[in-house]
Amino acid sequence: MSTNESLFAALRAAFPKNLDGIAVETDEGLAYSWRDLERATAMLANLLASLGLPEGSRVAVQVEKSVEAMLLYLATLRAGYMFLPLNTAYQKAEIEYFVGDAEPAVVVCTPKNFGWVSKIAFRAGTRHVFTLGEDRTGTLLQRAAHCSDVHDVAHKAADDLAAILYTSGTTGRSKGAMLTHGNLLSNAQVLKAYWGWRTPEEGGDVLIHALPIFHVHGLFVALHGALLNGSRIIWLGKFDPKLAIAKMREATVFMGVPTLYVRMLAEPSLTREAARHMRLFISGSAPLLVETFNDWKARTGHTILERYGMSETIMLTSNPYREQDGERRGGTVGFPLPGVGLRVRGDDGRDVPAGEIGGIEVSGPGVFKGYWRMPEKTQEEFTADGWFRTGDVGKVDERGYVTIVGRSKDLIISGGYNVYPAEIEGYINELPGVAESALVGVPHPDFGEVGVAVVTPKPGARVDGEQVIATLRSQLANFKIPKRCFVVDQLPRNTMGKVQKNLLREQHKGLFA
Ligand code: MLC
Ligand code: AMP
Repeated sequence: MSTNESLFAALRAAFPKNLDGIAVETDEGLAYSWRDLERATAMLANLLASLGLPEGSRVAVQVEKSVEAMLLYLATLRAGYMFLPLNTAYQKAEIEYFVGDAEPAVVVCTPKNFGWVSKIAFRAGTRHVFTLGEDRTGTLLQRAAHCSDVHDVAHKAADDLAAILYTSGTTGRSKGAMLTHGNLLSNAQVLKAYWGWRTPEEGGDVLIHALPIFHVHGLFVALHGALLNGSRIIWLGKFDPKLAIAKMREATVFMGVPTLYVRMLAEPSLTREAARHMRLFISGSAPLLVETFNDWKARTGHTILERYGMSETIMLTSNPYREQDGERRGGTVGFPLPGVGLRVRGDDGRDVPAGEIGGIEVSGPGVFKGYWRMPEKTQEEFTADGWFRTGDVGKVDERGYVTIVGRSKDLIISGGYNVYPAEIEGYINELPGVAESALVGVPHPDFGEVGVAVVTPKPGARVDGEQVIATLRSQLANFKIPKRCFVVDQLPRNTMGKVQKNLLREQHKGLFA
């Protein structure tokens, strides 16, 4: 039999020899040993295996962040199924879409959502719905408690699917990015070397895990980073700037979206002394302002390492970790990681000269297998010679540093979460009295960027901006709700009739300044 290329097998092989050491400690004072991780993932994997699920089954999970939720992810890999994480902010219509599209064999939700989530799941043909609370309650763990704690890791090839991550589509329909065991493992291995992770034998690292575990950053980059190095994790159920700063005295690595850095900078307890024990601060998922980069350096003495990636590709570029590879430059996302091909192309499809702006295209072992059940969409996003069009606009300077200057995709990144205007506009346009709408991203001191809606009423109709927001609140995840809604007579258009979002952005850019 060929070697097992399962991601779980590689993570498990990296556990320290002494399984009695602490692997994860929580902000509630709970501690999980490496043996606990081994046994619990075996029990959960045996539970999944006992359900007789077909090969390639999806396990969709919408639960609050907890160590057990992380164990469920690992157990899904271990059992050889596909993990489908869902943002806890998603509401009925959103869950209905994901479950209907992915047709998961298993759905796990919080106990309080069981009523409506199970209804959606059963309607979509899901046979098994379990619950998991953040306090270890629910049917999932009750059932797993009866399962054996010995389990042979399912055999997987590098090309087999490990996870589906939904990323919203430019047309408003979310697309499920299919990631393989090989995509995830190769990226984790590259980052292990590039960021100088230290195994326990090398003095060890300790990660502060402060991000949600339903997106690439918290689920893959942070978690795989620590596990592949046998590093201890300080697990924060929810990001709290004071607590994160306090934990720095026992930790060495922190990963966050820019909002987390902005919020920590607002705390007087953030000092050089508080950050003295830390080795590395990493930022990504959204642009880090040079101001934040500089302020962080001045306050802590540490230079944040900014990197760039996306759900479809995992990590693509990174500022250097080692001094001999160059300095970490604020405002840039560094160099393409080893194995990543990155080129910048103009509208004519040709490479632009160094320093000039164009569309970023990438290739490499992290690039996903395609969008779930959307072969045409997949094909559209790849060039004829097999490179993936990121939809990001940027440039590469003479020395090879990559800078992201914007996006060709109509996307707002708010506090590290993606908001696709087309989706929100679709909802607004359905509201009574609304003729049309445009959602634009404007600068925001906390979230980096937030959505602002501009709406026109139908002739003779009256539309109230506050009411629009209130209605959207009952339909959509909270981070997608526009922070303001303006009602105007008409939207600015160019001669082709296209809404000029740049004018709206310009008009409203000072709203939160
Ligand atoms: C919360 N709110 C937001 C928001 N998060 N509004 C806009 N954008 C956001 N990101 C609003 C809520 O709607 C609510 O408003 C209010 O803030 C309080 O909600 P909360 O849930 O209590 O907020 P908080 O816990 O403070 O969350 C903020 C946050 C969170 C920054 C901690 O957004 C977060 O964890 N972001 C990280 C996202 C992430 O992990 N991204 C990685 C993607 S991977 P109201 O009005 O209802 O009270 C990726 C690839 C890569 O992009 O390269 O990594
Ligand atoms: P997602 O689809 O959630 O994975 O988001 C991926 C997108 O986040 C990328 O296409 C970029 O637009 C953006 N992104 C990630 N990291 C950075 C960064 N460091 N700077 C700017 N944008 C980033």
